[in-house]
Amino acid sequence: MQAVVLATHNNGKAREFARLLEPAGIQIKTLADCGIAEVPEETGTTFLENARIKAQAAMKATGLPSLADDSGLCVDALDGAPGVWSAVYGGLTDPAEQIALLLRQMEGKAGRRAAFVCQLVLLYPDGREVLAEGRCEGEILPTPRGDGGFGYDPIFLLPEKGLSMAELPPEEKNTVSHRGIALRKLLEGLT
Ligand code: ITT
Repeated sequence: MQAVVLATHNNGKAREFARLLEPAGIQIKTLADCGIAEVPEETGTTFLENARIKAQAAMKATGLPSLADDSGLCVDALDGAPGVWSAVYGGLTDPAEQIALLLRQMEGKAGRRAAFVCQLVLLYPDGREVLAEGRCEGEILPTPRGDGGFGYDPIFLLPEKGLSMAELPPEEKNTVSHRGIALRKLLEGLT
């Protein structure tokens, strides 16, 4: 396959993609490599709509196949919030502040079940589209743990491992994460 543009401005996501795509022999270009600074407005109300918006914007700007990820943390006790709005939860963009807000919202709630969700869209210049999604089940921890990963990883417990997502070594996060699951499905669909 020719080069693929990673349609993300999130360095945490880009690092995780690189770990899986490079061994698969896929050449990755970041938006920065292509000199693209614009951030498309995510006007969708679903992960799929927003992933499409990002893939379309990157492809329009580069003419290359473009891979976009829209993802987020869905907490049962918060009726699925922050969900599609995870990156801008409560109008906040700093992960530590987002985590503090989420933990405040969880005070007094009984259940702590949550899931990370990832929707991928790979869009080709001929209009062909390959979709894949991934989901990772877990629980919200009462306090942050670990400093790996990004975003909400420090408060996401993987019950079978007894570790937060941020306590996993980077190569292990991809084996269990919503993004790793979605990307492996996507790659299987390409062969
Ligand atoms: P791009 O749109 O440029 O890709 P973004 O961070 O704005 O970057 P999203 O709109 O998809 O991406 O929002 C995803 C948010 O969900 C992200 O900013 C984190 O807050 C959270 N998130 C997604 N995947 C995560 C992960 O693996 N670990 C922790 N938090 C994650």
